[in-house]
Amino acid sequence: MKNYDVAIVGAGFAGLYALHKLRSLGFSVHVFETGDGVGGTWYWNRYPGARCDVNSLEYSYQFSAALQQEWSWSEKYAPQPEILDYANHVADRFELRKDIQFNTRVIALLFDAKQGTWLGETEDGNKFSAQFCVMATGCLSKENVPSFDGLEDFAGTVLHTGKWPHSHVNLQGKNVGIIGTGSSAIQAIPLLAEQATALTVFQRTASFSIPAHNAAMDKEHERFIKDNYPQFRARNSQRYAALDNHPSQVSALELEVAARTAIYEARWEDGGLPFLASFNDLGSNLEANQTAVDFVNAKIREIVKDPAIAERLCPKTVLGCKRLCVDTDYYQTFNRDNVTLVDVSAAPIEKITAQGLRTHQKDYSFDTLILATGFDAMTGALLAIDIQGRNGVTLKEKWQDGPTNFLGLTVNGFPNLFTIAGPGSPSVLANMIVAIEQHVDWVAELLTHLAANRQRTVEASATAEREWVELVNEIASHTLFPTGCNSWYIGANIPGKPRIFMPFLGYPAYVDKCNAITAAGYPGFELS
Ligand code: NA7
Repeated sequence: MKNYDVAIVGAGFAGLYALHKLRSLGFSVHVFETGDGVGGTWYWNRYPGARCDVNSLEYSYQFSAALQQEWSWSEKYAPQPEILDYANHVADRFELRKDIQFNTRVIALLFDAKQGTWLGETEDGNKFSAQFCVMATGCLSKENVPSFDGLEDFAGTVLHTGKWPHSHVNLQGKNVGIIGTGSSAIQAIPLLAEQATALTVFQRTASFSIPAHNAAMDKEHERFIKDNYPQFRARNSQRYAALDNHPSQVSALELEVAARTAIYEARWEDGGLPFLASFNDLGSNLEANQTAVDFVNAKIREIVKDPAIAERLCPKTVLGCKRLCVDTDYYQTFNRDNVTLVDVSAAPIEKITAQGLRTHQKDYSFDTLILATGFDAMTGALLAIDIQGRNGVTLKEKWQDGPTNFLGLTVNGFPNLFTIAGPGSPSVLANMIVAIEQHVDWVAELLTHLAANRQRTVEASATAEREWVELVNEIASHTLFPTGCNSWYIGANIPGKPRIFMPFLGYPAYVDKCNAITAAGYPGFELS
């Protein structure tokens, strides 16, 4: 049986950097990856229009100054193929592939308390052991396939946006149905509508979307950032969510309507996620939020010509409570003759039929069904592995009422196991790559500390864990996130999933907490 200092599960951005960092510190490291290539999220999500909603110059690694200088992004928001090229470039440049085992799914991890090591098993029946496990399994990687009656009876092709085929999908001349109107659907729909003969969109909840105004990379701006990358990164690391979103210090309720609208107009013209930072209370005050809702709904009514369709597209929820979408011509697409919008909240989907789909009102036919139904977010990929900690307790049992851990990184009862960008950390509510690098660096420092002190195990204490979960919830309770909508942040998109707000709201305060723990000699952890 192979034995490693560190086993990493996943070769996405977290797994790649963890491998590079820990290997460079002298640990023996091995990565297990289900896919046949690197890239994680950007390896699987290949649907038409897939693109990052964070600026290219920010959504990239900063651990290597040379890498930052040599890589060039072609657009303001990078398309999926380019991000995947980048992941491959990183894998080659830092010679990572030799320690990555592709086409290998880890199915079980068992903690051997006597040895203080993890025993792992892969789907092909092979076993390995490792002193430490780094779970780099991704926050949005376990796709959600709703249990529609009759799905297996569908005579045509079923595709999921999060597991899009690697071969070319030709939708020319096809009659396509798509279920879901979240970020993935909103990116895909305009392109699907161009390709397909007919496209029927089944919408349960309308989403807010802000135009990306994507464009070719401004070379002058790129040059400026490249010349100042360390300062640019340092500044961003002190900003909320580690993003350059130009946060306003003003309440939406402080201004007269005309002045407020002018600010929304300017943010709409700039496009993208910074819209959320138009005012300082959109995430915490319902009345303030309503002003943003009204602005976006007025835009939808302006763009979409048919008033009835426009009304259906106008979200009735809190803006930003679900992940804000960023699009290119999403609302405009509903002006096309070949696109139909069906509201499946009023008349829910009853079943999938051989020819299409039946709602409580009507039958629809199509030959390709696209599920843009999202993910079992944040915990899905971790719980898909049979992880057994001390005393035979599984992570599934431990998390039956929702994820509990310390710093979003370590779980009491599961020593030497780290969840990169885990629930309870900023992850999906921060610039993900920045959050990943911070987690990996923190873990690397801890493993170095253990080795220097001849200690073999580290485990979060039950008290630290309880207090952390209370803190995560306490912070969230001051915002509209927990109660404003049924989001995947609270597990509400998966029937039966415990409802608990999962991300830690507050980068960079989170980093300060992690650093303080390192500086103080790891209070809240038992090192032995
Ligand atoms: P999302 O944002 O979770 O969207 C999933 C969509 O699928 C959403 O519109 C759901 O409607 C819809 N859905 C899910 N299950 C059903 C059923 N059973 N019937 C009808 N409609 C359904 O996933 P995405 O992949 O778009 O985006 C995930 C993240 O990736 C995104 O937040 C970005 O961070 C990138 P609902 O809203 O639940 O009514």
